[in-house]
Amino acid sequence: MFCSGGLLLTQSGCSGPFSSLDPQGPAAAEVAMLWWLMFGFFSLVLLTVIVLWHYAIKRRANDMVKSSAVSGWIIWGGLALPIVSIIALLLVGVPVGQRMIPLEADNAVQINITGHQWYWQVNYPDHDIQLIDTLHIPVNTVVHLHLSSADVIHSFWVPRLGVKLDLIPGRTNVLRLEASAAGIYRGQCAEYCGVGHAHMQFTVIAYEQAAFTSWLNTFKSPHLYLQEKNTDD
Ligand SMILES: [Cu+2]
Repeated sequence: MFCSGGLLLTQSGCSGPFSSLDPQGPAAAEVAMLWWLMFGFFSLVLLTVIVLWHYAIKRRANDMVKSSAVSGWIIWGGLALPIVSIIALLLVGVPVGQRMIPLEADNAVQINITGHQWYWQVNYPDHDIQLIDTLHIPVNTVVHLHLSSADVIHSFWVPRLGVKLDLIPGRTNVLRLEASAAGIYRGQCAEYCGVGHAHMQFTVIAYEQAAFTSWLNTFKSPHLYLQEKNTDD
């Protein structure tokens, strides 16, 4: 919807598996909305600065500018405008960030993720399931990801679900993830972690609740479990 009115340059980033501007989760939708608000506001600021720049060049050519006028521009343009802009960004941005912090009342699906050079180890502690580079989650359900690292700093990032958080050796960070539509979402390590960093990708598969339950049930049958493991490998 927004993309139809955007610039050609921004249009190229509006869709695709790694586009934050094609959100499929509540946190992702707010991140995308914040991006468009910032894009609109700062485009306006840029336009205003360009107009004033031309105005200043013309004035300078015609006559000397009074020092009181200069200090007025510095106070309003150099101090007041940035302060108001930063406060507005904080007022909108902090609640968006809160969306990614787990809540006690979530009743969430728990998943442990360990970053390795260069793969993602995925563990479902309540179901004794181990996977590599693939997460299976139910749709419209909060998932808590417990992120840690076995070696260096990595960063878990799923652009279309709007979540990103570092995996730091020696500590566990918890991220709140929620998808609003079933589908396959691509993720990527977002912190340079060595020569294999660019290939440290993963997939998030979001199922309708019934399909997720039947996926979990495949692990109760050894025969189906082996099939699933082979598929994921
Ligand atoms: Cu990396």
